[in-house]
Amino acid sequence: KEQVEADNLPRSDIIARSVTILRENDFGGYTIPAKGLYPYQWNWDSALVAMGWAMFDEARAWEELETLFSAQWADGMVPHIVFHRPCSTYFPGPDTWQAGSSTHSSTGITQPPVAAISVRKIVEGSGNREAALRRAAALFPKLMRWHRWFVTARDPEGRGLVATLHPWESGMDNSPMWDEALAAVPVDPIPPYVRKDLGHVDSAMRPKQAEYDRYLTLLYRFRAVGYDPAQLYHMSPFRVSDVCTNSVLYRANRDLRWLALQLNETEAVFEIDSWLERARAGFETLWDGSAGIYRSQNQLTGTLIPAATSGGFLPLFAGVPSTDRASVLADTISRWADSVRYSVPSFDPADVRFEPLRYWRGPVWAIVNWMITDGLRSYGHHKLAERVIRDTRTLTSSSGMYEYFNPIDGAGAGGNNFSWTAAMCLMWLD
Ligand code: 9YW
Repeated sequence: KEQVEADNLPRSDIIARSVTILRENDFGGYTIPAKGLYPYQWNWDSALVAMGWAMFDEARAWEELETLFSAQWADGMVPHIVFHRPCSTYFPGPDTWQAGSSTHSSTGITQPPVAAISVRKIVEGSGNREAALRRAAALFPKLMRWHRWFVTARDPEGRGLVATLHPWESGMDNSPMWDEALAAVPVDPIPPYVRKDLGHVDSAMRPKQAEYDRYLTLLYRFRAVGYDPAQLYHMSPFRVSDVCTNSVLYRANRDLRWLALQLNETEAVFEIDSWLERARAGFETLWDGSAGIYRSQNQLTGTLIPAATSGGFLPLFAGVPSTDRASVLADTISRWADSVRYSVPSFDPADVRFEPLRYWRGPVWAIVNWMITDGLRSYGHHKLAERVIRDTRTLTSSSGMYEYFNPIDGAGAGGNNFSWTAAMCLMWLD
């Protein structure tokens, strides 16, 4: 272990590398996730990357979030990708989506709502709290509208859990969590298309064709109804309660409540309290005590999804579980960590479907590790959190700031010089 530790880059090198990556991926007010592969502004990437920017350039961090919210839809939704400028290297782009607000072209779906979490982090870390709170106050009503959109458009039946209607919305596109639910989506006679991702990254590291056909079928069906949220919820052949999205939303609501208190927005506090209360009941239905993990649920069949993924640890980040349950989750994380070399794999390494190199079906992701370690620390599981941080530091030091990593041999995979990986490295230095 000492040898591995000795290989880690010194603090100043981590900072220099991370800062360079963010600066090089800065396209003017927004940061692209990675050159070549992802040329636009992604929603949860931006929010996570803003926290990284805040470590050395707070003004730029605010700008990142302000740019993201400039693309907010009239109904409150904040889209999963904003197409600020045309680019031919990504598919599906603006011509396929044909969506957006009056000012911005975008996709017609959303992503896990990290932004309020970033806002709180930036305010708390700011050297000038008053000025930071002014920036935060301008974002506050937009954040409220987005979170309200989640509750109304995505939980119209009051389950306490919001629905995710497309695997891309989950941010964990080809996770084994979605295998059965996605297989049930019929493939429509969609227009022929050429995947651009395979021009940048080895196909063994990316989702498969059968998955892409269904991703696009959903896109075209949503487009056909003009992305009308009221219709989408009822007509989508894919509708799940994603444990990651719901955990991020819960945590974001807690942080938004904190902000509402700072800003004396009393009515908003009551509204957020009602969302949190509803969600707590919802989470109860996702807990699997015998497996020691939270699961996602297929809303269309009512079944709890058997695949155990790292998303199932994120209620720790939300602050949802009791301390007893948090200990059970920590034990499950330790077990997974013991069976690979680098934690935390995105999928149960003991499952036959585990693939250490394929995207969300096994690899380690720095952003998930950041959320897990934040949660572990808040429950007092410091040793385990340190282990996960050490593993991520070793991976990024020895393999590079990759999109994701093989948990068995540590190889970097997907895109290199990846913005959110760099941002998380900065976050762990404080
Ligand atoms: C794609 C940008 C995005 C992330 C997602 C990740 C991937 C895009 O990249 O999706 O084309 O597959 O799954 O979480 O936001 O980094």
